[in-house]
Parts: sequence; structure tokens; C-alpha cells
Amino acid sequence: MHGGGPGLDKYRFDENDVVVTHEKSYAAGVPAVLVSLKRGVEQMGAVRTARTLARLNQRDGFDCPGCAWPETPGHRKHAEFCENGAKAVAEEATTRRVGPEFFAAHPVSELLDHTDYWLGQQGRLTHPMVLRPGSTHYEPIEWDAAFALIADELRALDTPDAAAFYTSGRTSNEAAFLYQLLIRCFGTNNMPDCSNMCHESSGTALQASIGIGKGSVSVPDLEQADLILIAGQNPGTNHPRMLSVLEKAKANGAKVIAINPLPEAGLLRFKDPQKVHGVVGHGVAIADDFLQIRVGGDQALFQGLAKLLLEAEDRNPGTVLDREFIDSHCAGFDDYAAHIRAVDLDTVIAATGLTRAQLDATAHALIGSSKTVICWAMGLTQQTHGVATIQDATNLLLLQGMIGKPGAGVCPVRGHSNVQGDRTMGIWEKMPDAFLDALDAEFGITSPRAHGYDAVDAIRAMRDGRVSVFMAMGGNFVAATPDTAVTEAALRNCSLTVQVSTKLNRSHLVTGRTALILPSLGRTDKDVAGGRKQVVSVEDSMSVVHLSRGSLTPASEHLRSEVAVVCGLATALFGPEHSVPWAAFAADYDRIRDSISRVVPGFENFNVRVRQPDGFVLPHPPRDERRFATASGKANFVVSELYWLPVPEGRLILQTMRSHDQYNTTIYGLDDRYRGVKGARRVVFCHPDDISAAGFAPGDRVDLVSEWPLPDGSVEERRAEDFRLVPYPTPRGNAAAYYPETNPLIPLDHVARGSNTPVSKAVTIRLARRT
Ligand SMILES: Nc1nc2c(c(=O)[nH]1)N[C@H]1C(S)=C(S)[C@@H](COP(=O)(O)OP(=O)(O)OC[C@H]3O[C@@H](n4cnc5c(=O)[nH]c(N)nc54)[C@H](O)[C@@H]3O)O[C@H]1N2
Ligand SMILES: Nc1nc2c(c(=O)[nH]1)N[C@H]1C(S)=C(S)[C@@H](COP(=O)(O)OP(=O)(O)OC[C@H]3O[C@@H](n4cnc5c(=O)[nH]c(N)nc54)[C@H](O)[C@@H]3O)O[C@H]1N2
Ligand SMILES: [Mo]
Repeated sequence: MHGGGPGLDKYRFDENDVVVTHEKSYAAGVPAVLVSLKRGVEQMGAVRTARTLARLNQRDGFDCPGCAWPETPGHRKHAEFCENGAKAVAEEATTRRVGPEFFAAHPVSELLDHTDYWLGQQGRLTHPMVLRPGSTHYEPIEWDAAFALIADELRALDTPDAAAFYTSGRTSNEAAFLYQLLIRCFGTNNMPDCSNMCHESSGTALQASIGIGKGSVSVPDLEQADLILIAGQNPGTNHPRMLSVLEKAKANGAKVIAINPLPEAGLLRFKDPQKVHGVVGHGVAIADDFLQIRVGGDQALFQGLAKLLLEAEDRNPGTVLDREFIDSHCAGFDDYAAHIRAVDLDTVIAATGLTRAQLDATAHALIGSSKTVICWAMGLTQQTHGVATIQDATNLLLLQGMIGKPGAGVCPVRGHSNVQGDRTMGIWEKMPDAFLDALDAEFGITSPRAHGYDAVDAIRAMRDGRVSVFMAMGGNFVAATPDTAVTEAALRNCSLTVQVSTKLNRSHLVTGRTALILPSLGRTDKDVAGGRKQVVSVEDSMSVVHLSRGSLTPASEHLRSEVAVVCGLATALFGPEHSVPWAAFAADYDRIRDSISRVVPGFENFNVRVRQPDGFVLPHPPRDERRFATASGKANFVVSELYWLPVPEGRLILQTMRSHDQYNTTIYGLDDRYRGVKGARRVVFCHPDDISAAGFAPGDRVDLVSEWPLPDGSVEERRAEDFRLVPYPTPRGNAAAYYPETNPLIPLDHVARGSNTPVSKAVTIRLARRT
């Protein structure tokens, strides 16, 4: 038997090749401590490692560039970081360098042949570089010449809407605020960002359901919950510090239910490396129950559970639903209840792959809980019906009044460390008019009101020639976006592409006619401007805004902060006499915060409050006072038709996910320790019976071919070559493989309804013999 759960046999396909073992299916513990130290020492030497890790997530230190999980308020542990946070820091604080000599030695055509892993391993970028039309190599350029080049290209456009400005989620609040201001002064709302590919479905869903697109719980809420559902999230790898909070919740009596197609190690067993018992003991089971759901089955699960709650209420009126909450705070209950009563539980069982007994037990857990939290991440958002799924999760909570009371609520767990803050600061292609009005009043400008392009629409616009200048504040657009071949062609169609970056990546190599690399400071770097050390701020996944202070000597004297890059470009574009005081902003970040305090609600007295020990929490009306800023003025039960994914004959539904050894498109190494894979990334995890049904054996090499039906009835195929078949305990008909290697398989038009997020978690594929 080649599957069936942790304890799976060990696979060794051939000498020195991929190894798959399930011997160590617990997260963290001793190996995690060793791995984080080893990565640090490899990249930055022992002294810098010790010094850097000591400042990670401390009150006077820098915010971890890893994930958006909050620090525990009150007391901070001496070592408030995790293995993967340490890897993210080592990646940035590396002492390796990519300078002019590197680019002189390697033509772009050669760099294109290297893997993303190799590119990232070369080190920190040190100089602004330009790739001129027709040339084979990047060459150095002065900052002012680079700004002038961009300004000239932008001014030459027929319309400001022929430019698009991407943002990744590591940008500080201060830099994000100035960047959106520059873009709006220039005259467009074309602001694609990583959030479009990430939690856009969460924001869209929650906005309609509860009137604000952010989560409603804090760390203390989680710690005192009775019941925590974790759906479509792999915290052991992607938010390891969450496990310590879950462990505490469990110690307080919480029950945790993991909902995932895969038995993810961190959810099943966890050792806290920061506690002695974690290092020497056997670890604790985090999840009390594991619902091994079929990919895309979550909406059915939430609707099915709602039906069971309604039926239980019928049997024992007044014991299950929170009638008072529903009557005074919610709209749409009757329509929703009627819709849910009509849901067929056999369909729910088919869609989820769960048993009736599992559904009953989960409903029972919900009924017995007076404080329930639902956490989720990409397994829910990157689905065709991601918005509806999240609304059905919210509906389920509303039935029992689980919003706006301690220990309960919605918890979308964000990705990038400041992705939520960037949105708050105005990085959004459809920012509400109230924000734009305040921005205009502060600076005496007129922001454009027409909505701009998001990530997918920006690619379409570049492909079709409607956008010809593309600038990115961080990130790795070409690798992170779907339909790699289409996106590459779209970028090559531009006249200018500009990347503000810390590390070399594929987006520096797939370029417009002219390309610029502008090297910037990262979170860990000391930022001196106007003669003094500047600090920046970030907002975590739970709406806590706090300071981050870098302390390392920058990789080169030529690096500029993101704030300085924006202010330099703005001055080149608008001249020194502009209604926005760009030079003053660049010299004193307190001035930026003063403007933010007048434009962005919740940031009043920003400079003072952000300097409090744990920063401050932004207002969240549903959480704070059960106030819902929706059109109805109430929390809405949103009715959605049930959608799920039957597996077509001979096909598999592929989800694309992260390994334990990567940060999005940055590959740290080739192991996926908790899933037992060593030394390879081109692997595809399949149920053993699906492998044999397709006529293959474990370890065979296959091509993955995705199939996308076109309106005319034909089927478009995309191919990703040479993946090793790994038998794995995933539901039948489902498969999993790593992103970004699988992005060529995802059609650009395969997007979530309502949020336009690429459906990275459900691509129809077949396994093809290699030709
Ligand atoms: N170390 C590290 N940390 C990171 C990142 C990183 O790359 N590395 N990335 C950061 C970013 S930007 C983000 S957005 C987050 C991502 O955090 P996650 O969302 O945890 O990341 P993924 O690897 O995409 O994992 C998706 C999970 O959903 C499950 N899943 C897939 N399809 C379904 C489904 O249909 N239903 C259910 N219930 N589950 C499903 C998968 O099995 C997997 O466990 O992590 C952040 N933190
Ligand atoms: N198939 C598939 N595709 C996906 C996903 C998936 O699950 N499956 N997940 C999606 C998600 S959730 C996300 S968030 C996106 C991620 O998309 P991005 O945010 O665009 O990608 P990253 O890999 O995080 O970007 C890494 C690069 O950012 C730069 N960088 C790092 N730190 C800094 C900094 O402080 N400043 C600046 N200026 N640059 C910096 C470095 O040059 C580095 O190479 O990918 C999406 N794409
Ligand atoms: Mo993300």
C-alpha cells in the first residue's frame, strides 16, 4: 500500500534522488532550530546570524519579512521567530552580492536558463542597472538617470492608464502610501498587487458579508476559543508561529479541526522549539479531528453543516442558533435558511468526500461551542467559488452569533508581512471614493476615480498593447502570476519594465524593450535619511499596526529605501515644485505618517500611537461593536448556489502549493521536510490508486497537461514537463504540486468569481507519458 496517511513507506526512487519518507510528520522541534541556524550561517556568517535573529520581531527590532502572523501582545518571547522566518531573514541578510561584475559576466539569455533557486542564491542586488533596447547585458546606471528614463517613458504615454504599477506585500505602510500617491498623481488606478492573487476572495466576501474585508479576531480571541476550524491552510510551513497560539488554545480547552485534502504535518503534530518540552518531548497533536476534504469541497461542507445546525435547532428550538443576534444584527436569514434547507446532504458527501458521521460530529462540535473561530488561507481563496465559500463560512458563524464577541470570529490568515497594510494605505485598483476624497483634500490633487487593472487584467492589458510601462514595487510578477507563457509575452510587449527589488529573480530577465533594476533596502536593513535613522510601520493579519526598525548595514551604499525610490521618481516626474512635499517626505518619515493620520481612518495621532510598545489596533466595527457597514447596515447572510468539482473521467484536479523550503517564488532549498520530500521540486503528489489507474508506477516521470475548455467547445492544453509521481495520502482524483513550477498550467482566464483571483488550487490536468 503506497499511501494512507503518515506512516507511509519510505520511497527512494534511485541513488541520490528524490526521497520520500513520512517518518517525521511533526512540525518544528529540534530539526527546525538546526535548520534555521544553518541557513543563517550559510548566508551571513555566525556573528551576523546571532545578531540578526536576536532582533527579529522584538519591540525594538524589525518585523519578520516572512508572514503576516501577529506577535503575541504583552510579553514577547526571547526568540519570537520560527524556522521559516529565520530562512526569510537569512535570504535577505545574506552577505552574497549581485553587482555590475555579475551582470557583465552573465548575459540575460544565460541567466534565463538558470532556475529560480539559482537566481535567488546569487545574493543581494547592489547597483541600479539598465538593460537597453537590443542589448544582451544589464549595465550600471545612475539613480537620477534611471528616474529620468522612467519619467520620460511615462510622460510619452498617450494616457496614464497605459502604465501599471504592481506592489508585492513587503512594502512598508509609509512606502505604500507614497507609491499609491505617486501613481494617483500621475493619473491612474492601475495598481495590481499580490493581494489580487492571494486574499482578494476574502476581502470581497467579507466586505459583502460584514462590511469590512479584514479578519475579526485577535491572538487572545484564538487563545480563548472553544472551537477552531482551520481550512485550506498549512500553518506548520507558512505561519509557524500560529502553532504556538493553537497550542495555547488547546491548553485552554479548545478543540481544533483541520480541513484539508492533505494531512499537513504541522496540523497533526507540533513541537514548539522555543519551549524546553517542545525540544525534548514528543510534541502535541494540534488537530483533534482531520477532515480530509476533496479539493473545492469546502462550500459544500459549510452549507451541509449549516443544514445540520438548522435541523438541530428544529429539534431543540432555542438551543443552537443565536436568535437574538440574527434578529437584531443580520439580514437575509429567511432566504438563506430556505436555501440551506434545500441542500442535499448526499451532494455534500460527494463534494467533500467526507462521511455522514464526520459531518454529524463536526456539527456536534459547532453546537457545543460558544466561541468558534474559522481560519483559512489559499485553499479557500484560490478557487473558482472562493468568494462564495468564504461567505458560506461566514454564514455558518453568523447562525451562532460568532462575530463581535470574544473568542469567536473570522480569521483569514494573510500571507506577505504587510499585504494587509498596503491595502489600508490605498494600494488597490478600486479604492473607495471616501479615501480618494481625503487624499485629494490632503494634497490638493485630483485622483482618478475610474477603477484600474488588477493583476489578471494588467496581464491582459499588456498582452493586448493597452499597457506598455510596467513598474513593480517588489515581488516577482512573472513567476507569481498564472499562465507563464502568456504573461511572459505580455511583459515582453512593454516598452519599459521596472523592478524595485532586493534579490535577483525571473522578473528581471523577462522584460520590456528597456528594463531597469532598482535595488532597495529590505526590512532588516538600517534606513538612514535626513541625517537620522528612520523607522517604518506594518499592519499584521489582525490589524495591529506597529513599527519595524532595520539594523543591518545595507548590502551597498547604492541601495535606496522604497520611500526614497518613490520620492526620487516623483521628483523626476512632477518637478521640484509639486503640491506633494516629496523631498520633505524622503527626509523624515514622521511627515509621511502625519499625512497618513489625516487621510486614513484609524490612524489618528499615528506618530505617537505607533511608538507605543505593541503599536495599536485598527478599528474593526463588527468586532468592536457589532456594527456592520454594509448596504443593509447589518451582517448579511449571503446566498450562493452550491458549486463543487466533480473529477472528470481520467483526469485529476491539481492544487498548486508551497513546499517547506520556499517563500513564494523564492526557493530556499529543495526539501519539503514535513511532506517527506528531499532534493526535488518537480514532484506531483497523487493518490496511489490514481497513479496505477493512469497506468504509471510510483517514481515514474510524467508531463502534466492541463485542459481548459474554450467557449467554442474545443479544449486548450498547457504542458509542464517532467514531474516525478509521488504516492501520497491525498483524496482520490486530487493531486498537488509546487508553485511556481506549475504556473504555466493555469489559464489566465481561470479566475475566481467576484475577486478575479487566479484559481491556483483547482486546475484540471491529466498525467501524460513523456514523449
Ligand atoms: N515559509 C513560507 N511562509 C509563507 C509563504 C511561503 O511561501 N513560505 N507565503 C506567504 C503567503 S504570500 C501566503 S498567501 C501564505 C500562504 O499560506 P497557505 O495558504 O497555507 O499556503 P499554500 O501552500 O498555498 O497552502 C494551501 C493549503 O490549502 C490546502 N488546500 C488546497 N486546496 C484546498 C481545498 O480545496 N480545500 C481545503 N480545505 N484545503 C485546500 C493545501 O493542501 C495546503 O495545505 O503563506 C505566507 N507565508
Ligand atoms: N500557482 C500559484 N501561484 C501563486 C500562488 C499559489 O499558491 N499558486 N500564490 C499567490 C500568492 S498568495 C502571492 S502573495 C503571490 C506572490 O507574488 P510576489 O509577491 O510577486 O512574489 P514573491 O515571490 O513574494 O516576491 C519575491 C521577490 O520580492 C523581492 N523583495 C523581497 N523583499 C523585498 C523588499 O523588502 N522590497 C522590495 N522592493 N523587494 C523585495 C525580491 O526581489 C524577491 O525576489 O504569488 C501568487 N501566485
Ligand atoms: Mo499570498
